[in-house]
This record gives sequence, structure tokens and C-alpha cells, in this order.
Amino acid sequence: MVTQYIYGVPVETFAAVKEVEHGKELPYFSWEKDMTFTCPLGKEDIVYGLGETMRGINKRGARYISFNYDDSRHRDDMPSMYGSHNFIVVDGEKTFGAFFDTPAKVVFDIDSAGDGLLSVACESSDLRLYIVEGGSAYSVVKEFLGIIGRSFLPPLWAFGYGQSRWGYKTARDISRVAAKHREAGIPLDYICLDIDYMDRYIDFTVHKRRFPKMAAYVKMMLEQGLHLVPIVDAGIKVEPGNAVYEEGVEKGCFCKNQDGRDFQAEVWPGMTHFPDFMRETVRAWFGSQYRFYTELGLEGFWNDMNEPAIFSTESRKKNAPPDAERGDPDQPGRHIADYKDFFHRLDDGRRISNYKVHNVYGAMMTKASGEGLEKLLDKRYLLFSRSSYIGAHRYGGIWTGDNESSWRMLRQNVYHMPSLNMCGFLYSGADTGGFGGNTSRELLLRWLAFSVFTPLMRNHSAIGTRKQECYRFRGTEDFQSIISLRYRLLPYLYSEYMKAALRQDMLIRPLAFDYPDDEKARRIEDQLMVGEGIMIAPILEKGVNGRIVYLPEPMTEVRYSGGSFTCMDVGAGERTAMAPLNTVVFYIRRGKLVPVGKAVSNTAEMDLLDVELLGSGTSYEQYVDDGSTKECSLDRCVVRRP
Ligand code: MIG
Repeated sequence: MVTQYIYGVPVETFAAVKEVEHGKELPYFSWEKDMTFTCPLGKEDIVYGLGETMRGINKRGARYISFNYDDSRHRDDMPSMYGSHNFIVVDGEKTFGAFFDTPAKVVFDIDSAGDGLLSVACESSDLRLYIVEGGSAYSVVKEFLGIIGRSFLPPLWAFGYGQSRWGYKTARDISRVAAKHREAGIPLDYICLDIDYMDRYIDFTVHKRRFPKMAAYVKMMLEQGLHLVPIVDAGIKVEPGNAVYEEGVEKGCFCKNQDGRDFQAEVWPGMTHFPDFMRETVRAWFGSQYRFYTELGLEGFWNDMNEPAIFSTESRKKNAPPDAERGDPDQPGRHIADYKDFFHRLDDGRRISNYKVHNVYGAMMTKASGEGLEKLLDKRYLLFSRSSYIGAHRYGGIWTGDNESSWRMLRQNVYHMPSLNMCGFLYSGADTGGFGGNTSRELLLRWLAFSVFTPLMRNHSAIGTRKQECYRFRGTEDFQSIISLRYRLLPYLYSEYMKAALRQDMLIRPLAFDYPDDEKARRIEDQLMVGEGIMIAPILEKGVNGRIVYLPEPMTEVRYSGGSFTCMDVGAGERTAMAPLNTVVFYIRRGKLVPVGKAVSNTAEMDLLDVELLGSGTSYEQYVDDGSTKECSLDRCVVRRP
């Protein structure tokens, strides 16, 4: 059951899609002055949620700030990341969920002092607060997913392996990446085009010399089973002759500064204007610009810099030290004051600073692009964004931004997945191998072995770092083997994703959600459930050749190496599972089946129905379609028996 409580005049965030009853007296929390909500926690209570935040799956013991920001120092104490997902679930003496639906800053103090107090401080007094009840933590989450609406449904090819790097410049570079994967027998479905494909980083352009015949090139790549996925940044370059800029100015589509002129901020293209995504007409206008790409045959996109990230403004120089007086003591080192300098016009007529609606800016860009692509294409599109807010999960996925090549970041990827799923973001993943810093062969192999199970499986890295395409490492067959496992598991992974989205359920869950009465399982954060039948226990440490795995019940242990599966029934309890670098070990729950397909070099070659079934179950309900139809429903499930 979900109830809402309204304070002031909330700004429309589009987070919820279902009518929710209004409550009279707020349960669980006491409401203090200044919009701070407090609730005592039981000693052993676990607090879940908060999507894209640092630390583990249990958020207890720290402070988190919802204020979207582009900050690549993903340390434990980093207060906020690129998205804001203000949903928490308290699980223990009392079990309930709370969603603080406000586009302004929120500080979640989840018993950071160790005195058992949960406090949520909302900066704005205009707020919609949803209280979710329903028994277990898992059922609370399902109730919540029910009101925020169905998650984005990507095409099948978006579940293939993707290669990306900031630094690919020309069609030649891209063709080489494709050829090298082919030579090494590494399956591949898409290659991302980072900012260098554009003419001087101007959105909705293609660099004429670097990609001379783009439409023909896109077509040729598609014939090889490869999609190209260009990046789109939030800011529109201020430059006479830039049609999108001129049209945007004329139609009044951009955010304004204090004195009513179009606000200017420096980002990659130089000075830019930010589209005022808060208004429906502007979203429709921006979304329609994607026609430029769809006419070239492109069907997948990643939206970047939409926190929005700002290098400098007319009033703040680049790299200026953060303004102590106007800055935010909670977020030292960040230029928070920039966001007080520009203004939106809401559809209800209100003029409001970005600072006050900050956390939905990226989400509104995603909504704009998603709705545009929906109109432009007669099939499903791929879209993932850096910045997000709950609600954007209906239009696209997210990736978790500029992590680094470290074991800590691999572990964070594991923690992020269930937390993001609780907030509707089923289609997500991290930069596999790590974005900043130099990866190692071992880290990349272990990371790939985990990413096999995340819907977005993309190897991406920053310019200037060690090149990390799989073919650059010795023993390429080890990489080939792990990525081929992804493709062999796709009949299951795709089916489980589609069923989870259509049922408004989670795909990736903490063990606690499936084994709520198992005290040991409840505290495990480095193993996850993937779909209804699989448990994974990824290796997250350097220099080890196995790990201890906890099994809450007897399962089938599956090891994949050298192109084949070996299954063994194992009992409940702790066991040591050996997994050399070229081997992936995972588990199938008792009574479940997992369909696995043949090895292919991309999803276009795949036959979802040509599968063998692993595990001890008697039937499996498999979602099957052509991978791109917009008519998706559970009616497309077929029952398979061994
Ligand atoms: O300021 O487009 O997170 O994935 O490679 C950096 C270049 C801008 C940030 C993204 C990253 C991308 C990079 N971008």
C-alpha cells in the first residue's frame, strides 16, 4: 500500500505514474521544523535504497546527499553522484519504504552518529512524500515499482557487449576496433562514439572529415551486426549558424540568467546554453532533434554532462576555487553556487532557479530524448544517461559515470546494481574495466565476469589511460570466453530482464530479498540474485583464484570455461569455489532452469529459441520476441521443459 503526503506546492517531477491515496497523519516519521523528517531505527534494522550512492547495499552508518554532480572521485565519503534516487526502505522492527519526491537537495543521515536515528532533511518545503507499506522489504520495493511505472525496454542488441573509449576519433578508428574484435572472435554488438565524432563537440552534428559518409557507414556497420551509439551532451553551443542554437534562442527554449538573457556556461563545445527541459514544449523540441541521428540510421544514444556539468560561467572562471561563501559546506570543492545562477520557467508559470529543481534536470533530458525517439523510431531504442532521477527509468537506463580502474570500483558496481534496481533502473552498468586510471588484465577479466550479469555490459575508458579493449591483452581467448558466456546466457538474461520490467519487479536483488529469514544471507553484500534462477558470487579481489561462497539452499554450481558448462549439485552453507581467471562460476537455484544458447558473434545471429536448459527445474517461462518490437507483453512468454 502506498500513501502520499503533500507539503507546499511540489514541482512536477514525473516520478510516479499511478494515482496514490492521500494520507492524513504521517506514520513512522516525526516532522521537525525545516522539513527534517526523523525516525528511530531498531538496532538491527537495515536501510536499503538510494540508488546511485557510494558504499554498500545497507546504507546504514553514513550520510548521503541528493545533489547531482559530476565528480569522478568516487570515494566512500563522496556525498553524491550523478543521479538522485530518494527512495529508502527500512527493514527490521518496522518495515516500510519512503520516497522523498523533490527535485531539490536532500540530505539522508542514516544513523551516521550511531545513535539509531534516521533523519532526512529536505531543502525545499515543497515536497511529495510517499510512504510504502507491504510486509517484507522486497514486497515494499515491488509496491513502489508499481507506482513509478514500467522500466525502459531496450532492444535485444543493447544486451550485447559494447566497446567504448573516449579517444576514438574517426570512422577508421571505429572500423579497427570492430575488425580487431572480429579477428579475436570476441562477440560485439555496439561501439560507442564519444565526443570526438562531433564537429567541435556540437550536438546534432557529425565531423565531416572524420566520418565522411556517416549514413553509409552506419549502414555498413549494421550489416556487420554492429550498432553505433553516439554521445549527446546537454549544452547547445552558442554559435551563429548552429541551427539548433538559433532555433532554441528564437523559441525561448533555453534557461535564463538573473537578468533574463539566455544563460551561458562553458562545457566541451565552449559557451553553451542549457535547454530548459522543465517545460513540455522544450522537451518536445529537444527530442525532435534526434531526428538528425535517426535519419543517419542510429538507434542508440548516451546522454552525458546533464547534471548539468559546468566548467565555468560568465561570472565564475574555469578552475576558480569554490566560492566558500556561496558554496555548500556539505559539498566542499564543488561549484554548487553555479546552479543558483540560472533559471527555469515551469509549465505552471513559476520561475525557479536550477538549484531548486537541480536533481531532475538530467531526468528531464532523458524524458525529452526518450519521448522523441519513441516518436521517431518504429522499434525500441537504446538510451542511457549519466544524470538521473526516479521516473527517468521509464525512458532509459543509466551508467554509473567516471569510476576508475580499481577493485574498489568493481565492488561498488556490485553494490550499485540492486540499489538501482530498487529505484526502477534495471538497465544499468558501470564502465567495465574502469574509466580513469590504468586497468590490468586481471581486473578487466574479473570485471567482465561480473558485467556478464549486468544489463549494460560496456567496456569504456578515459582518454590518456591504458587502452583496455580486450584484444590488447595477452591470452585474448580468456576474454573471448567470458564475453561468449554473456551471449550464451542471453536467452535467460534477456528473458529475465523483460519479465522483470513487464512485471514491474527487480532483476538484480540482494540475497536478503530472496532469503529474508536467513540471518546470514541478510548481511551478504558481495553475492547477488540475477533473475529468478541465478545467484552470483563475483570475485572482487586481486590475486585470488577462488572465493568463499554462501549458499542459503542447495544449488547447482555452474562453471564456464573453454566454451563449456560443467554443472555440479552442491549443498547449502559455505563452500570454497575455485575460479581461475578464465573461469566464471555461478549458481542456479534449486528447482529452477536457465536456458543457454549457442555461441554467436552478435545478437543479430542469435536464435533465442535454440537453447539447452541447465539446472534442476521442470519448466522455464521464457520471454521471446524479435528483439525490437514495441509490442512487448508477458503473452510472449513460452514454457520450456527439459
Ligand atoms: O568531461 O565525453 O562520463 O564517459 O567519456 C568528460 C567524454 C566528459 C564524461 C563521461 C565519460 C566520457 C567523457 N565525458
